[in-house]
Amino acid sequence: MGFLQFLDEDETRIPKKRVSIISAPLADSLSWIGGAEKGPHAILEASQALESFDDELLIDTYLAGFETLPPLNLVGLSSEDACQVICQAVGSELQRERLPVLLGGEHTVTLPAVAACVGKFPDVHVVQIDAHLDLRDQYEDNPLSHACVMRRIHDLAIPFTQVGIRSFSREEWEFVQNKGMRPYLMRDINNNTDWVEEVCSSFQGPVYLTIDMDGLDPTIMPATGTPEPEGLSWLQVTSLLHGLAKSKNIVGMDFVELAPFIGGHHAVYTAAKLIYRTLGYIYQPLVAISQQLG
Ligand SMILES: [Mn+2]
Repeated sequence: MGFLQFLDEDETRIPKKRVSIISAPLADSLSWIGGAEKGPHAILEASQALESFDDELLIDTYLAGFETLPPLNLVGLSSEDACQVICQAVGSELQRERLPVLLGGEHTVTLPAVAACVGKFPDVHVVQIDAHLDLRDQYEDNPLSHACVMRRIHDLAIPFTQVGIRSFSREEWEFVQNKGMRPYLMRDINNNTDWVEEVCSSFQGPVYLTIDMDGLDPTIMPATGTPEPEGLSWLQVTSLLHGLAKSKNIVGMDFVELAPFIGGHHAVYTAAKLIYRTLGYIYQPLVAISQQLG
């Protein structure tokens, strides 16, 4: 095929594909440590080592039917043009009734992906797992910086819920206060046993899920440009993803800001497993039935 597939399985024997994996290695506007353009390839590489049988769900999630698409070629494109390419790619997967799963790349990729989703699902609600609010109006004079992505989504009047937050500017905090937003800060999460239920019942409509890897605690996810201490544990993040998958229609998702480094292969593997586990939560009922039917 000429490019790496997600999982080392003979997926071609699943004729019906429901999931499209799209690599979007955009990394134009880094803040500190770079490398997010290497994220998608690293995730696909690490996925070769995953067990295809999910140890929590006890299902072969790949039976849902995955297809890994050729990586998007964003080399030499401006952020605007790259966003166009991503929007088109996500839009065409939605058109053929697939779940687009975007591998970033920097967080900017979420904007065109959400823009594509809102065309098909006008009431889409974005759930963002992140250490940061990403609500700056501009960052280093760039309105398409990864640090502004949620502000741009706000500009489009698309509602969102932010989870895992533990780092923001004064300007962002004042924006949140003025707009009456209620981000789930880490201290709220750690002091509230019902937080997953609260997140899931706080809005209606289909979900676009964006997971910035720095939402996770740097002890399990050191491979990010800005590793903020005291983040979400594996149990916390998977609890939320399970809750959302059970109660909502997830129509698109991305996993962004993974910045692989030498010696950090556990982090890349964790990202690959998180993606597979999330797909497992989404397709569990369907795969369980197809396994029963043999
Ligand atoms: Mn972040």
